[in-house]
Amino acid sequence: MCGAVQYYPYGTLGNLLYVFIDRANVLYNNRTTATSHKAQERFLKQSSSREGHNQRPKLVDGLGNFEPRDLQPREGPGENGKPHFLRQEQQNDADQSESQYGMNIACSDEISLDRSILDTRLEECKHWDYPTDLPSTSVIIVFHNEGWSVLLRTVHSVINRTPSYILKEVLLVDDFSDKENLKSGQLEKYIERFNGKVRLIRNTQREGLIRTRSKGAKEAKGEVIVFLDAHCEVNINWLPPLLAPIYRNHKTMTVPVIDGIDHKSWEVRPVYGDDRHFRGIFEWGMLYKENEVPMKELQTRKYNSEPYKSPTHAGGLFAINREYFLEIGAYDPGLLVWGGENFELSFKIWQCGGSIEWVPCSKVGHVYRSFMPYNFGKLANKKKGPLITINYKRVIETWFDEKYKEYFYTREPLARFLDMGDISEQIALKERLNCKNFQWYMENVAYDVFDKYPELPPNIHYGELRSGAVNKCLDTLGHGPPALMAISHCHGFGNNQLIRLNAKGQLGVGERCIEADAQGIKLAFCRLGTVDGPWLYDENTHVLLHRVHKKCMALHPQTSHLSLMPCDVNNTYQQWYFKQISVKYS
Ligand SMILES: [Mn+2]
Repeated sequence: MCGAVQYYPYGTLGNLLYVFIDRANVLYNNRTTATSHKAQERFLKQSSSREGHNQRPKLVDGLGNFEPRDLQPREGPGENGKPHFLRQEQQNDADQSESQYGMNIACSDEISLDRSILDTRLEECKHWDYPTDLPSTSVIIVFHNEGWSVLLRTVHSVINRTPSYILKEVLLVDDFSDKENLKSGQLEKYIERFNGKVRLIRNTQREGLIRTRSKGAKEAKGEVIVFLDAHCEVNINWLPPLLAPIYRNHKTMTVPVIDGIDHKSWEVRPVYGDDRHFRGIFEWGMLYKENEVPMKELQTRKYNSEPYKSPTHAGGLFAINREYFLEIGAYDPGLLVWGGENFELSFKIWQCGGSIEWVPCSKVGHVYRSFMPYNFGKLANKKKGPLITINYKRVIETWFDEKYKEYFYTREPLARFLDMGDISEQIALKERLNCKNFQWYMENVAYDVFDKYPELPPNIHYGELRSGAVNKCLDTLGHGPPALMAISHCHGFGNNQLIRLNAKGQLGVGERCIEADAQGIKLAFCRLGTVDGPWLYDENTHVLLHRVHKKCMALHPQTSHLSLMPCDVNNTYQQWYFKQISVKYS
């Protein structure tokens, strides 16, 4: 059943009493049962015909016009976003689903599909009136082998917490799942209860997330499309704040702020601190990062709950005008499966005349999985080399200026050897849309990237770092920082053995740095905002000098422990050789 509708009757505006009720309980009141949920919608819909697109959201004294009027308290497992713990004898099921799906489906199965959620919004968010003639919206949910209850809770939350006159449809797009309950017609049967509001289309072969989303966009009937992952729960009054900026300017893409849903207990928790705002940026290896919103941007707003501009976004959840999305070419069809598409869309939007705003009053819970529970199947065989890096290369070769491309290749030296395919269509699109260059984007939009990730000095060396004494290479062994570096068999593939020394003495591996202290040679977080380091490589003697400690990197002959020792240029255990790797992908 999709009962327990949480989008509720239109009641008296301006009753401050509601406001002071404990926010964690999400009980507004239930006094207004005389008017129905439909009545609130009817009222909003009627007022919609009188408005023009210059309407802005207005902060009001009472509850905002789209706020639910009488949310009923609910009792049961996981209600109000509380954690749910299984009984001891269910541990087997829990473990099994964890290893199959990367999340505890056994736990999810015990929680109502209509469960109530913890209202994590800023208090101020309850007091905005939004235009009532907001654009009709298709919510597009792409899935591949998602857990049944997880997928359907996503759907139920959207149906329950979205004004139905704005919600054109929920469009489920199956990327060729092979789990029995998802492909057997059971899902078609289930969604009949939504009377056409939920639609299902399927791929006839695996296409990957990126292409499947573009397909969903073409198929959708709403004026605006919202993409959600298939393991989400939308929060109270999530959609109107997301639509309002698009309604005013159809080239604005909006992004909800994400809460975490624990993949073991299904507890809903805010990811971010109370009233601090973050926005999406990147480092030069194209890893997605977040940064506290700079004062310069915060100051453009009057209220702390208002949307703010962001250079990019994490990728999973956003809203955009459908025709605009298609006009700018949707996603580059040459991007495969997953990865880099968030940057592609962001650079394209900003450089070609649009903008991206994050919307603090729109909250969506998202389950962070413990691992990717599926492989890329045949899709991965179509390309030689790491798919995600190939995607990044397409994106930066299309949107970066020459200077910025160098930063990427400095950080990911092997990307130069990858075959990114043909990008002439992307370049033509960039010309046709008369897009600005990347320099403009860096100066006007992503100006805070340099605060954390300054321009990269060139590499003096990169490759494997081989010991002069034994036939082994420096290796992180896949550990995260802080961890001791080690040596192991030289495998020639780079990855955890791909070491870079830059012109300012920084020794790096991936996005991390190699430093040293009394315990030994260590993998460390690079100091944000800096690109220099203590290392000096002597091309003649092959020692690696630590300029601060005035000692050299040394391998212990018996224990293989790596540490700093008084320099001895004749000791082969202190000699190191960079061997350039040029991976032959084709
Ligand atoms: Mn996800």
